[in-house]
Amino acid sequence: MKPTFMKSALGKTRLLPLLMGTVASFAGTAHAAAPGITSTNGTAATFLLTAQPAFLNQPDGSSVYSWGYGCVTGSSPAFVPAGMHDASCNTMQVPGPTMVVTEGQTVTVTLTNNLPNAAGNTSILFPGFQVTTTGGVTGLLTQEAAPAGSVTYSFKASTPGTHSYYSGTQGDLQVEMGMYGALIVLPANVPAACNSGLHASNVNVEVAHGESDFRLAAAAFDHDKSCYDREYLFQFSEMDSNIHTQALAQVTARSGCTAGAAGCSLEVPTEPYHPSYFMINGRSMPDDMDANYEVEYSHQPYNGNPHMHPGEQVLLRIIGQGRWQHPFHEHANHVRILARDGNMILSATSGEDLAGAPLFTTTTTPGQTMDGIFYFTGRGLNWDMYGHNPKSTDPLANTTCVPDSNGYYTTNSAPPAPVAAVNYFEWCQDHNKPLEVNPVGDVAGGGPATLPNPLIFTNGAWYGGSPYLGPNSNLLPSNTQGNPSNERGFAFMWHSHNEREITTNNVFPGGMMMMMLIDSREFVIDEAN
Ligand SMILES: [Cu+2]
Repeated sequence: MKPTFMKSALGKTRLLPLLMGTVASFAGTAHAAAPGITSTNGTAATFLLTAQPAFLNQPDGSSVYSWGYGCVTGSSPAFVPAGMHDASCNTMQVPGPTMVVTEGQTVTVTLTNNLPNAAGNTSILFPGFQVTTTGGVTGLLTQEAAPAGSVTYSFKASTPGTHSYYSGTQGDLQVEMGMYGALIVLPANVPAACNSGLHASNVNVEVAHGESDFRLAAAAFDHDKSCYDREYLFQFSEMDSNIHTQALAQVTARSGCTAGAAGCSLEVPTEPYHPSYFMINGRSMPDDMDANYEVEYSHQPYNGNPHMHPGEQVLLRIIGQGRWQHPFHEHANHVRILARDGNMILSATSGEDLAGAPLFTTTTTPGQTMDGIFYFTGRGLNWDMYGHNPKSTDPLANTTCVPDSNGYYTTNSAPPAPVAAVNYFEWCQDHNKPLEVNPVGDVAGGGPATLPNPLIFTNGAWYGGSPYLGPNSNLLPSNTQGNPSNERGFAFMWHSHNEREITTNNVFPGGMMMMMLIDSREFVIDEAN
C-alpha cells in the first residue's frame, strides 16, 4: 500500500496496518491452514455435493442471499488437515468444500440440485481435467442436474496443485451467487529432498517449540523445488448485492413453481455490475480473521489469517473466483510463482529450475489458480528483529548466531543451530544490533532508528511505524506488542491494491484485506482453528 493510505488508516482503525509494525490484538487465537474434505476410498475419491441456497454474513450486518455447494446430509467426508477444531461441512457453504485428493486418484463427484426450482439447472466444471459424466441433462458446457435431480462427474486427478471448480450453468449468475470452490491435488511422490536438510529443519524447529504440522503434504508438486513448511488457500471473489436481492425477490415470487414449466425461471440482470463486497474465502475483513469453522459463519467456514516464522517457505494457493481481477498484494516480499492452473512453470533449458515470476501482486484472473511460495527472513532490516540478543532481559534470548553460507543461523551453520534455538534462521549480520537506548527499547546501545519519546504523545498513544522493539519495550500501551501474551511478530497487510476493494459496502476498512503475522519462533502458531 501507499504511505498516504497508511497514514489515514492509522487514524481510523486500531489495526495498525503498517509496512513494519508491531502486532496488535486483533489476531486473537484464530490462525489458518488449508482445511478441506477428503475421501478415504484408496484409489477412488468420492464426494457427494449438493447445491443449495443460504444467507452469507457480512461485517456490515447484512445477510446476503446466496447459492453454494455443500455436503449432502448424511455423507461423512473425512476432514484434513488432522487436528482442525470443529471441522464441518454444511449443506451450503461459500466457497464450496475444498476437496483434497491425491494425484492418480479417480475423483467422482455426484451433485444434487437443491436450488429453488426457478433457479433451473446447475452443474460443476473441473477445468484442466478429462471429465466423464453420468446422468443429468445436457447443458451448454457439461451435463447438468435439473431441479431435484443429480449428475455425476468423474475424472482422474492427473495434475497436482491447486485447481478451481465452479458452476458451468449460467455462470454470470451462478458463480456470482457463490457457486465455486477449490480442488487440491497432492503430489503422488513427495520428493525425498523435502524431508531432509534445511527443508526439514524448519518443521523440526516448529516441533521443538511445540507446534503441530498442518501441511497437507511436504511438497506442492512432484518436484524438489516445491517443498514447503506451511500453506494457506485464498479464494478471491466479489459480490454485487443488487443481483442477490433480485434473485431472492424472483425466487420468492416463484416459490412452489413447477420446474421446467413456463415462467418457472429467473430473469436476473447481471450487468451493470457494481460489487459491494470483496471477499477472501467468502468473508470480508475483519471476519476473515476469525477462526475457521467459527459458528457465526456456518456458511463461510474458511478464514484468511496467515502466520509464519522467519525463514519458512509458505505455500500460497490462490484462486480468482469472481469475475474481476484482484491485484492482491502480499506485503513484505514478492510471491515466487510455482505453477498456474496446476502446471509448474519450469525453465525451458534445464527443465528443472523454477521459471515462474516473482510477483509483486498476485493478480487473480477469474477462474485461474496460482501456487506460489512466500518467504520472509528479516534479512537486511539493520536491527535485531526480535531482540534475541545477550543484553535483553528476555529469558529466551540467545547469545549465539553463527551464519551459514547464506548468512542465516540454520542447521547448515557450523556448529549447526540447535532446533530449539529461539533465533533459528536469524539474519546474523543484525544479531545483537541494538535499536534504541533504555528505557524505550529493551537494548542498551544506540541503534539505527530514533524512536519517539514515550512521554510525548504527539503521535498519539497508538504510535506506529517503528521497528519491533523487543518483548520488554514499554513504549506502546497494552494490547499491542505485549499481547496476545507471548506473541511477538510483525504484521504485514495483505490486501487488494485496488483500494476500492478494501471496503465493505463502501466503508473502509474492510473487504479484501488480511494480515500476515510473522511471529518469533517462541510463539506457537496453532493452525487448528
Ligand atoms: Cu500494499
